[in-house]
Amino acid sequence: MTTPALLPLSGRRLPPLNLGASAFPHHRATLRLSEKFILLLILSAFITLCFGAFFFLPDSSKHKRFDLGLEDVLIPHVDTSKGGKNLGGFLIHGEEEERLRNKIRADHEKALEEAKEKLKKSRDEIQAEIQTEKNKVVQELKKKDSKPLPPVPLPNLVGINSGEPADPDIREKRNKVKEMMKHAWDNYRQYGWGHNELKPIARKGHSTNIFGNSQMGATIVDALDTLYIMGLHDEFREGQEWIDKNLDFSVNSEVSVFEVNIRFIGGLLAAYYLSGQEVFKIKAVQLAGKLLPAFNTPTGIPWAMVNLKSGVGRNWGWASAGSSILAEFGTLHMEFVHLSYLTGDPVYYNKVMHIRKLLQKMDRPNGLYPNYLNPRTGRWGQHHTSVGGLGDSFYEYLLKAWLMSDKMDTEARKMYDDAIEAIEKHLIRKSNGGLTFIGEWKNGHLERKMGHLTCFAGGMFALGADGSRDDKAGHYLQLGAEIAHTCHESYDRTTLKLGPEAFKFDGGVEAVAVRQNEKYYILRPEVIETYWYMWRFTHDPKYRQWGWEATQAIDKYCRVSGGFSGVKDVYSSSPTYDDVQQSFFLAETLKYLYLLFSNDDLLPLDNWVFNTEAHPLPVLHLLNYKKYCLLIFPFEKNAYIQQEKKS
Ligand code: DMJ
Repeated sequence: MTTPALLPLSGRRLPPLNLGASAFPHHRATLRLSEKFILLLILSAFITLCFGAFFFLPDSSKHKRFDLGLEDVLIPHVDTSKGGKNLGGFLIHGEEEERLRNKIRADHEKALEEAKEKLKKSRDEIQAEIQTEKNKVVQELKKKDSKPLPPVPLPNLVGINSGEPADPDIREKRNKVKEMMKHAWDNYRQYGWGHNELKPIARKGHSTNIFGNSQMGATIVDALDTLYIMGLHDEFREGQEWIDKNLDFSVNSEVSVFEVNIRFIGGLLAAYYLSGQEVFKIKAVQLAGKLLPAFNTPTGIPWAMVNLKSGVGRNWGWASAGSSILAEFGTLHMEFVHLSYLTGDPVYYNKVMHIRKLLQKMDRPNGLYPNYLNPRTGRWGQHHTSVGGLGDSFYEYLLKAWLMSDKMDTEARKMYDDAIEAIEKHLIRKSNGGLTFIGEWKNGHLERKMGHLTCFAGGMFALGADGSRDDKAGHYLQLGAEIAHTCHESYDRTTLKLGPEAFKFDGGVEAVAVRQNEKYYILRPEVIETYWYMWRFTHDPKYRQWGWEATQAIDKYCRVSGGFSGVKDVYSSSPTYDDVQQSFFLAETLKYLYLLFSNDDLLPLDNWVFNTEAHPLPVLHLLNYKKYCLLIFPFEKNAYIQQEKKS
C-alpha cells in the first residue's frame, strides 16, 4: 500500500464520513483509526478539562472524585489502544505509529503523576499555590493597566534635611522626641507590623472601621515622613519595602474616604516628595483611583465610605439624614490638587472644584457652614456648625488651598475669610475667667463646649493671619495665642497634664471635662500642633515650654513597654489605658513635637503646607509651570491673568 505524504487536517482532503466502507475497502481501516484518534482527542480534552477543574475548584471532595476517574477510566483506554495503521486520517508507518502512541502514553502518565503529586499536598498548600497563581495574574493585569506617569517639573523641595538646633538643651529635647518615635515604631514593627495600628499592651495589631477590614499598614504609611525628617532612614526603608511589596488596594474593604485620603494619600505623597521614591507616587495614584467612585452621587458630593473593590459608596449610619460630613468631603483639596499635578489628569482637581462650586452656591445659615450635607438632594442636614469634629479641617483646607497655590487661589482665601468671620461672630466667646473658647453651634444655640480637636484652630488662625482681610493679621495672631492658652489650660487643669477630649465653659466650670466619656486622651496632636505654629510665628519660648510639658506627660503616662497608649481619664492619678497606639501619634503628635524643637529651616512654611494629618506637601507655584498646569487646572486661568497683569 502506498503511503501518501502526511496530509494537513483539512476537511476537504479527508474522505467523507458517510461513504460506505465496502465501496472503498481501504478506507474502512481509515475510518476505524479516525474514530480512535477522535477518541484519543476526546480523552486528551477530558484530561485537560479535569486539570482545569483541579486548579480552579478548590473543593477537595472534587479532587478525590477526579483522582478515581483518572485511574479507573483513562488508563485502560490508553493501554488497550493497539493495532491499526492509520491515525486521524493519516496513514503512518508502524514505527511512527508506535512512537506517537508512546508519546501519548508518556504524556498521559506524566499528567497523571502530576495530578497525584498535587493530591498528596494539603488543602492549605494547594490553596497557597492557587493564591500564588492568582496573584501572578493580578500583577500581570496591573502592569498592563497602569499607565506610566508623565514627567513633572518638581516644586521647590527645600528644608528636608535641616533643623538641627544649636542649643544643647533644645537638641536634647528633640532627641527625646526622636527616641519616643523609635519606641513607637519599633513596637509596632515587632507586634503590629502590617496591621493598621498597634495594641501596645496586648502587643498585637489593631484596626477600626475607618480602615475597612483589611490590613493596610496605616501606621507605616502615616509614619513615613516623620521617620524621614528624623533621619530614621533604616526604619523608613523598612516601611518603603513593606509598601512596595504588600500595600494592595484591590481589596474588598469599605474604607473612610476622608481618612484614607488624609493618612494614606497624604502620607504617600509626602513620602514621595521627601524621598523622591517613585513607588509612593504610584501607590498614591492607584489608591486615588479607588476613591473616585465615591464621587458618583447625584450631586458629586462624595460618600463618606467606599468599597475599594466594588466602588459602592454609602454614608455613616449616624450622620443626620443620610448626609455626608463637611470635614470629610471638604478635606480632599490639597491631596487632589497634587494628584492632578503629578498625573497630568484633571479628574481629581475637577472633583474637588466641583464640591467648592456647589458649596459657594448654597445658602449658609448666619454665614455658617452646617456639618451635614445630603449628597442625594444637595441640601443641608441638621444645622450644626463646629470648628472641631465634623467641621474642622474644611476650614483648614480653605486656608491651605490658598497657601499651597502660593496664594494664587484667592477664591479659597475669600471663602476662608468669610467663614472665620461668621465663626468669630457666632461661635467664639470669652469665659467668665477670661479664656477664649470656640463653642459649637446647634440649631441657633451655642453650646459652650470645646473639643480637643478644636484646639488646632489656634494654629490655623496664626497661619492665616498674614494675608487676612482688612489687615487684621495682628488680630488673628492674637486669637491664635488665646486659643493656644485656653487649650494649654485644658491640659494644665488635669492630674496627668494631658488634655481631655472635650471641656466646658459653663456653670463655674472652665476648660474642664465634665462627663466621664469626655475625659480621655488618645494621643491626639491638635494642642501641640497649635503650640508649633505659634512658636514658628512668634518664637515665644512658652510654646516650647508647653510642648515639653506635654512630651513629658505623654512619656510618663502613655508610655508602656509595648509602645504608647491612650488613657481613659486624665483626671485620675491611676489612669487606665485604652490600649491603642493611634497612627496619628506617629504622623502628627511626634512630628509636631520634633518640629517644635527644630530650627525653622526644617520644612519652612513658605515652601511646605501640612495636610490635616501633618503630611507636608510642597507649595505649587503653578505660574512656574504655566504650560503644563493650565491644561490641568483650567480654573486657575483667572489667577494667572491677574498675576501676569500685576507683574
Ligand atoms: C487626625 O487624623 C487629623 O488631624 C484629623 O484632621 C482629625 N483628627 C485626627 C487626630 O486627632
